[in-house]
Formats: sequence, C-alpha cells, structure tokens
Amino acid sequence: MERSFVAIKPDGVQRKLVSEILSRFERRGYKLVALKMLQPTRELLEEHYQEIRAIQDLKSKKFFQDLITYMRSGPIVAMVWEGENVVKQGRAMLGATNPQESVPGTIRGDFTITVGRNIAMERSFVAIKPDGVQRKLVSEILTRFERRGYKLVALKMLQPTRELLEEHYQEIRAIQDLKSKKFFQDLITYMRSGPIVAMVWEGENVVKQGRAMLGATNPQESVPGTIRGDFTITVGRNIVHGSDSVASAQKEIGLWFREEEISSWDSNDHIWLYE
Ligand code: IDP
Ligand code: MG
Repeated sequence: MERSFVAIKPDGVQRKLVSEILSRFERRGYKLVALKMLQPTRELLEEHYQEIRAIQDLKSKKFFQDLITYMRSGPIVAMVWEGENVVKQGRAMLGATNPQESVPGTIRGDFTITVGRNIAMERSFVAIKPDGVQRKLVSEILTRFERRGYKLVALKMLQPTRELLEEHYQEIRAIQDLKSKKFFQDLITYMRSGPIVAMVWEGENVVKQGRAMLGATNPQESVPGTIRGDFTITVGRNIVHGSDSVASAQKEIGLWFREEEISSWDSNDHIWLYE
C-alpha cells in the first residue's frame, strides 16, 4: 500500500469543489487516512515547492512568488489517501498540470481552464439537439460547461427553421450535394424533430476545449468522460453541437442569436478561474 498527499488549493475551496474532489477519491476506492483544512505558512510552502524554487531561481523569482501568493490566498484542504499505486493513479485522476491538456473525466479537465495569463477570451456556439432535450440531458450538458468554469452569455430554446439549419450546415450540404442529398435531408429532419437549446459559452480556448468536452462526432469513437462518450451510441443521434473553429463560432453565433440576446456580465468566480 502506498500513500499520496493531495491538496485542494484555494481556488478549489473557493469554487466549492471540496466534496466533489473527496468523492472522486472515495468512489475510486482509496482510503482517507488524514484530512485537514489549513492556511499554510510561507515557510511550509517554500519547503513544499523547494524543487520549483530551485529551477525558478535560475530564471526568474516572479513565478515562484506568484505561486506562493496564490497558495496563501485562502484555506486549502490537505489530505492523505492510501491504496495500491495511489501516487500514480491520483495524478491520473487530477489530469495534466495545464488544464488545456487535461482530458474530460479528470478533475482538472472537468473543472479548470487555465494556468496562464494574458487570456484571449473566445466564444463558442453550443446546441443541445432534439434528442438531447428529449432525453432530459439539458441540465447535464449545462452543468458540464458551468463546472468547467465557462461563462454562459446566451441561451434559448427554439425550434429552428429549415432555412436556419441549411445555413448552419451549409458546408455539409456543399459536400453532400456531390454524392447524395439523403444524408443532408435526414440531418435537417432530425434537427427539426423537436426543440433545440442554443447557447453561447465564453472563456479561454472554449472552441477547442468545448469540442473536446463533446467528444468525437461519432459516439463510437468518443471516449468516456466526454458528453457523447457518456450518453450516446450512434452518429445520427449525437445530442450536441459545438463550433469547430473560431471562425465558424462567429458565423454560428450571428446566425442563431441577435446582438441583444447576448449578455455581457462579470462572473464573480473569474479571479478563481483565471490567473
Ligand atoms: P460535428 O457535429 O461533430 O461538428 P459534422 O461533421 O459537422 O460533425 O456533422 C454535423 C452533424 O451531422 C453531426 O453532429 C451528426 O449529427 C451528423 N452526421 C455527421 N456524419 C453523419 C453520418 O455519417 N451519419 C449520420 N449523421 C451524421
Ligand atoms: Mg460541424
């Protein structure tokens, strides 16, 4: 049996993710052997991060000081978990250090956006297709974008016209025209079979990361932890749409929403999501 030290940093506590993170280790089957909330001293943190300090000393002290300030910005929750291979598996459960590289299903992949600065905000058009609404997955899909930290700036339920959908899928129509019209007509019929929930989400790199959260177009290739990998079986019923580039996001947002339907607001967790 091995033990690992795991700590929920000040942003995790501020964002009310203590229970979520505890639950992930518990349900995996690891045994909790120590737990306390504390506000660490500077000395403790300098000792804890001494290897990072050693490297940083060579270049700049700024990064290290920012790290200490961040770690002292509120209480943390320190834990020791015990179990077979818990050090390596615990790291796997956390996900990559950089949330932009953390995959859905990991703690960082599900709840964090950035390690960086100078963030360029982006918007993506995301839609819950008629099968997603029918299958009562509206709240589940909203939850996944909210918990990641993205900001909802537009939302409406609507039944799209044929004209809107033909415009939305015009690239697919262009390709399909060359072979058969059948697939395109089926797609339009499917997309008109019930109401859709259309949304605009804002945040760092939300177009690319939103696609990663949806999973592959074909559910047979979507991995567990993604929306399609968790809830769908076949490509013709894949429950969600997400813009595939910043350019198509712009086009799609303009198509589905009027300017006044997009809300500009400050999210109060911004300072806990972005450095
Ligand atoms: P995307 O939605 O992941 O961006 P696109 O290639 O843009 O994927 O295709 C648009 C939508 O058309 C898909 O989400 C899916 O609903 C549908 N679709 C794509 N390929 C097929 C197929 O081979 N059979 C049935 N439906 C498909
Ligand atoms: Mg597409």
